[in-house]
This record gives sequence, C-alpha cells and structure tokens, in this order.
Amino acid sequence: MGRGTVLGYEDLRGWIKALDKAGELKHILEPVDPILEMAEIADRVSKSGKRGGPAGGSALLFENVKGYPGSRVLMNQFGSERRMKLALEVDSLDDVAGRIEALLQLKSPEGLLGKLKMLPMLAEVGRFFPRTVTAKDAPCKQVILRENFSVLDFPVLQCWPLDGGRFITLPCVITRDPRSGKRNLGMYRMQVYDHQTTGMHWQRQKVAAEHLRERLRAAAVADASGDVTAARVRVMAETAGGTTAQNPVIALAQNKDRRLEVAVVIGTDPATTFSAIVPAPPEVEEFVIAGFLRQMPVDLVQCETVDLQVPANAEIVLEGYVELDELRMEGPFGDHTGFYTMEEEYPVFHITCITHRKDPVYAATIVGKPPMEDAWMGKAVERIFLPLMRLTLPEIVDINLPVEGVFHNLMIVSIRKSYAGQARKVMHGIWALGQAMFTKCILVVDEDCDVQDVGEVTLRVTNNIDPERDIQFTMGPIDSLDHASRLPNYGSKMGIDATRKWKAEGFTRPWPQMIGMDPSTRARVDAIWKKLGLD
Ligand SMILES: Cc1cc2nc3c(=O)[nH]c(=O)nc-3n(C[C@H](O)[C@H](O)[C@H](O)COP(=O)(O)O)c2cc1C
Ligand SMILES: [Mn+2]
Repeated sequence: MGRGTVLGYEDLRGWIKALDKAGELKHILEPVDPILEMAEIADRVSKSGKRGGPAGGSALLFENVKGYPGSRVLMNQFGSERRMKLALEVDSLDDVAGRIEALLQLKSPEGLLGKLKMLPMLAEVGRFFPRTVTAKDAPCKQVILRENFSVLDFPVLQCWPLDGGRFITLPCVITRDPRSGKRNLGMYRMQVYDHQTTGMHWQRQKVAAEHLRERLRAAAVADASGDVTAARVRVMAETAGGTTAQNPVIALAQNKDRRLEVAVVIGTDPATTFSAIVPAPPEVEEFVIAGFLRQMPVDLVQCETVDLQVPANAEIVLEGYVELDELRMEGPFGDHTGFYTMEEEYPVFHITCITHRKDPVYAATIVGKPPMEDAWMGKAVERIFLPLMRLTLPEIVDINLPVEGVFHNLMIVSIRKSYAGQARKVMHGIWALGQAMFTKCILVVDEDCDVQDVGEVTLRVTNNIDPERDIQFTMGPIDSLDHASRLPNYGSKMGIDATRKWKAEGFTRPWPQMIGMDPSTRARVDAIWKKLGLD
C-alpha cells in the first residue's frame, strides 16, 4: 500500500476497483432486499471478527437488488482497520497524524537550503484546494432530472424493524455559511418522506444547523414585525438568546429568501466521504481536508438549481433547500448507540433536481449496536485528531474512545502531569473542544498507562481513585442521541481523575510503586525460556 504506489482514488468506482484488487470486496449476486435484508447482512459481516473471522469482514457490493434491477449498493466500505487505511492510502492511521504534525510544525525557513527543503511541503499544500470543472467534465451530470424524479428510484435502505421509514445513511450534505461564504460538508442522515422530500437530521450543535440559524436570524431581522410561525419560534429558541435584533448580519436582512440551499452527494471517493464525518472546526472546508487526505484536489462542479458546488465525480447528487421555518417529525431510527433514537422534529429537505452518473452505485452504511462500520471511521478520527487536540492540550499522550462507548460516551486519556489539578484542567479542555463537548465520561490516567489496553485502564482507574474526591461533575450540551440526560441535549458529564495524587493535591500518604520484575532477572529468564518448554 503506501503513498508511493497508489494515487488518490478519483471516485467511488476507482475505490471499488481498489477494494476488489485488495481482496476486500464481496460481490453479492443473490437477490437481496434493501428493506432490512441488506442491514442484516452488513450487521453480521461487521461483527464477523467476534466469531473468529477477520474483524469487520469485507466491503459488500450488492449487484442484485430486489425491486431495483440494474442497481448496485456498496456497504461496509470503511468497515475494518485495513480498509480504513486503504481508503486513506496509509500504512498506519498515525501516518496521517504525522503529516498533520509536520504541517503544524512549519516554521520560517532558515537560509536557501531551508527554503529548498520546504518546497515539497508547499507543493503538497497546493494540492489541498478544490478545483472547479465544467459540467461536461463532471460525470455526476450524465443524467439530469428536473421533473418527476424520485429519490426512491435509488435503493434507499430501511435498516431496522422499528425505523420510521427508509433512510439515506451515507449522505454528504453541503451547505454554505451565509456570513463567511465557506462551504461545509457534513454527514447527516436523511429519512425519506416521499419522492422529493426527506428529513435533514443535522443536530443543533453541528455546522449546517448553524448555517440554518444564520439564515433564520437574517430573515427574522428582515421582518421583525412579521408573523413568526410556531416552528420558527422553536428554532429561534435555540439561537443565541434569540437577540436577533442585535445581530450583526443586518446586510443579510435584505435577503427575503426563506430558504437555505442544500446539496447532497451520495457515493464519492473515500477521502471525501470520510471528510464529511470529521469534526473539523467550522472555518475549515472539508473539501480542503479531503484534498489533504488524498493529496489530490477535489473537483467541484456548479449545481443546476442551487448556488452550491458538488464533487464532480459523485454517483448521485440531490439538489434542494430547507425552508427556514419548517420542521417535521423524524425517526425513530436504530442508532449507533445501540438504541433507537425516538422521534424528534428536524428540518425538511425539498429536492429540486437530481443528477447522477449512468448506472449509479448507491453507497450506504448501517449503524446499530457496535462494532459497526462507523467504529472504524471513528477510530480513524481518533488517530487523526490527536495532534490537533495536543495543540490545545499538549500534555495529552494518547487517547482511546472505546467502540462500545459510541464515541461520545467515553474517552480515556493519558497525560504527562506536571502540576496539581492538571487532570481536571484536561477534562474541561476536552469539554471545550469542538464535538468533544459531547463526551459524557472522561477517564484521565498517567502517561505510563496504555490507554488502548482497557484492562490496564480498569486496574489503574479503580485502584487509583477515591471516588468522592476524584470525580468531577459538570453540566453542558449533550449529544442529541443521548436518551438518559435529564433534558434533551442538556445534562451532566463526569470526569474521573485516576492519576496518581500529589502532595500538592492534598494527598500526604506515600503512593505505592506498581509491581514489575527487574530487568536483570527478566534477562536471565529470557536466556533459559526456550529450554523450559513452556510456550
Ligand atoms: C454514518 C454516520 C451517520 C451520521 N449521522 C448523523 C446525523 O444524522 N446527524 C448528525 O448531526 N450527525 C451525524 N453524524 C456525525 C456527523 O457526521 C459528524 O458530527 C460531523 O463532524 C458533522 O459535520 P460538521 O461538523 O461539519 O457539522 C453521522 C456520522 C456517521 C459516520
Ligand atoms: Mn464541518
């Protein structure tokens, strides 16, 4: 594998070919129904490692889709560590972190030699930024449907028996910040309501939800005296104190438009799809992240009916808008927590145009009780974000988000402790760091504890704490999927300081050594180990 041998995948088809070549793809020729059956198959394959097979099994290409002759559905494309590395074209996920670290360490070059040494890095930076191509060079425009189209012409899955319907599960949703003009790519599931309408499940703390609120603030300024529907009041209640009159976006108030334009792409090259789940700072365009990951720019093309650009190589593009004051019940949906998320109101996506490649491949995933495909995507995020977390919290040595903690429920973090109270400072830092705000439980251990070894962590944490003394509770925003918090989206979090306690923290008893054999005894036993025949 490695960067030298593979050049970024152009599109989903290039990626499917690479999966095939690597022996990572199973072609399913048996007829399979997108209603529940595909999910059941993908679930079993995802959990195959538990029964002794390779963890995460293979990617699946369903080529005989019940009710959809000629259609193909790709699932589980990211569903193992090996495929995740193949997708990002690295031998180790820490390689990506290494490339980010190298970039972050950029300093002014010294002398001509220093400048020359920097050239390859600058050339690399040039590859990050998206390029614009014309419609005739955009495969996603091979078929353009402006009327009588139906999103149900694609084999949209129903994942679990109690789901509220069929859901688009791997959509890359593109919106534009009305203020900065920056584009965002986020993955938010979409429940199909009818042929041209879906839900838009962006949770309130996500970037696209903020784009909608920006539009709403502007519109509300425009007709401050006008009628405000109940739905709008509800969304308004989520905005910063609802003080729209003082909002600095007066210029936007001229805009009478009641919509936020949205484009959705399904089936792109793996770096672009992956970039949609990355918890990037709002100011960073995911298209640049995708360019960085695949070391090749993303080609974008202008949409037909909205002023947005989409990856030109996408299999399927849905263009449309969200009305500023429309909400509709979404769900239930069998979620990645292992529970169903119950019905809740979310914005509604109205499709104005569908474009697609000839014979498009529909890309899907399912979420549910872990481990699932998203476990591997999450692990990649964990590795890639470590250097970025260290920018703010340099004492962090390593982190582990165990898959069963479904990312936001549990983070284990080891730190190099240099002063009293530092473990608590790290907890608060994590709760302040982008989407890490959702972390319900944080365990902090000393640097000599391997956080990837959950057994070792259990031993340290339970031995090292005086619970009442070492547990830190706080309140804050909670993931929308949490079913236990006292209020939706708001509740408590807990940090456990399992580091060794210092005198400076009021601990005056001696702290014992951990047990370990001395090196010379180990060496002597190593020397005779084979003879003992104990292996
Ligand atoms: C398969 C999958 C489905 C997801 N579904 C949703 C969803 O329905 N709503 C949501 O807010 N986030 C969802 N996420 C998480 C977001 O994609 C993630 O938080 C991302 O960083 C959001 O992008 P943003 O920061 O640009 O808003 C999903 C992630 C994955 C991997
Ligand atoms: Mn984003």
